[in-house]
Amino acid sequence: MQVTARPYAFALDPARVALVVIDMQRDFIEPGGFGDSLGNDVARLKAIVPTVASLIALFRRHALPIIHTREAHQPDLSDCPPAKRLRGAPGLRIGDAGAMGRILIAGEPGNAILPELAPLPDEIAIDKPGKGMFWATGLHERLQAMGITQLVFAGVTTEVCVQTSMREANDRGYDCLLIEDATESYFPAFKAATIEMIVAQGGIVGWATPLASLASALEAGHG
Ligand code: TIU
Repeated sequence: MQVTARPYAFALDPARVALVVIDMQRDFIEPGGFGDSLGNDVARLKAIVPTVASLIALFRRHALPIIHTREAHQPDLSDCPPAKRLRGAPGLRIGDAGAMGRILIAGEPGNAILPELAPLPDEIAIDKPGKGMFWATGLHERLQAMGITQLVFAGVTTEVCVQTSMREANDRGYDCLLIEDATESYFPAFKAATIEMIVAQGGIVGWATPLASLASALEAGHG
């Protein structure tokens, strides 16, 4: 099944594809979380929530696998390198007490995925200590066991956790398709540049397309 995309059509195989929704957590999207502590305007990320919800609904409707990620650290910070915790001069550091609990700590209210995008019990939800979804998660082995060779990407932020995860996936042999209206950055220019660098050079990292293109291919393909 062909999905109109840049730099050329993406040959989607519904038997081998999974959706990856990166870090749609309160920590990045609501005031008082990690993104806010770094000095970002978090409000602009909220705009993609309905599109991400539609993308998740599309995969659920077609009974295709969905992986949700959370950027999260253990309460004892044993999986948070000092190089990450001590970088810069944020108002609050990872592990400090914030308005939604401890910043970027697993199990805290602020670390949860937004309720409207919450994983269902039969979907995979992973905590990742890094920006990329493969570092210290065991996810590659789980995807291989499922026979997944293609990944559709959504989530935040485009140039940090989404792009890092996409590049990690590309190096592991997955064909990667970014849904460009289901991802967002605190920096509009970084989102635009990330999409351009992904599709440049014949798709050096992967493909990009709006949700409507993926939806029309899947709906046509399944009758
Ligand atoms: N700061 C920023 O843009 N992003 C992150 O720290 N993590 C994710 O992208 N999830």
